[in-house]
Amino acid sequence: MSDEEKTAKSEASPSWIGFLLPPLVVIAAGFLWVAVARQDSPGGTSLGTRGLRNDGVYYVHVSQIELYPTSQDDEAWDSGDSGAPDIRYRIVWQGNTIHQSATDDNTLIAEWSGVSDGTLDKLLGEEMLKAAQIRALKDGKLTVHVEDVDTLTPNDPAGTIELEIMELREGANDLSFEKTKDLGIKRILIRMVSKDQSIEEIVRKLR
Ligand SMILES: [Ca+2]
Ligand SMILES: [Ca+2]
Repeated sequence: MSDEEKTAKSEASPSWIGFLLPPLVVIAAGFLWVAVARQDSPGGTSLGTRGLRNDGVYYVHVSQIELYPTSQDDEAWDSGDSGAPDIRYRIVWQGNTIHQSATDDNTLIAEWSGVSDGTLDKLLGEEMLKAAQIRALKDGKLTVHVEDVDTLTPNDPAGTIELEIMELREGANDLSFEKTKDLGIKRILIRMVSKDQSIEEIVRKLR
C-alpha cells in the first residue's frame, strides 16, 4: 500500500462520519422545533405554559414567598410579640445583584407587586417596573437569596434557591420546597415576562 493509499483509507472513515452528522443534527433540531411549536400552539399560551425563548430578555418578578413557621434551626424567626419574619429577597444573575425587594414585615407569606403604585404608569414607562431583567441563555442560572431582616441582630438567612433559567416557563412558576437545615423557604412564585411586548402588556403581567 502506498503512502497515498494509506492516507486515503484513514481519511475515509472521518469524512463519512462528517457527511452523516449534519443531517442528524438537522433532524434533532427539527424534532425540538416540533416539540416547542406544539407547546406554543393556540390554547397553550396561558401563563406558565410556554418555555423561554433562547436569547430573549425577560423581567423576573418574585410575587410571593412563603416561609416555614420556624427557621432552619427550628427556632422562631423573631423574638418578641410577633415572632413572624420580615421577608426580603434579592436576585443574583451572573454574579451581580440585579434586584432587591422591599421588606414585607411580620408575615409568613410575603407579597410584592412588580410595578410601582401610582397613576402615572404610562408616563413612567419602564421606570415603574420593580423587576429584575435577565437574558435567557442555555446553562444560565438565576439565584434568589431570601432572608428575615432583623434590626438589632444580623439577618436570619431563610435560604438560597438556584434555578436553571431555561427550565422556567413564561408566566407564573410556582415552586415548592422541603424544609431542610439550609432552607426555610416553603414556596416561591416567580413570574417571567418577556420584554418583547408592549409596556402596557408588561405592566399588566407584573402587577
Ligand atoms: Ca429574625
Ligand atoms: Ca418580625
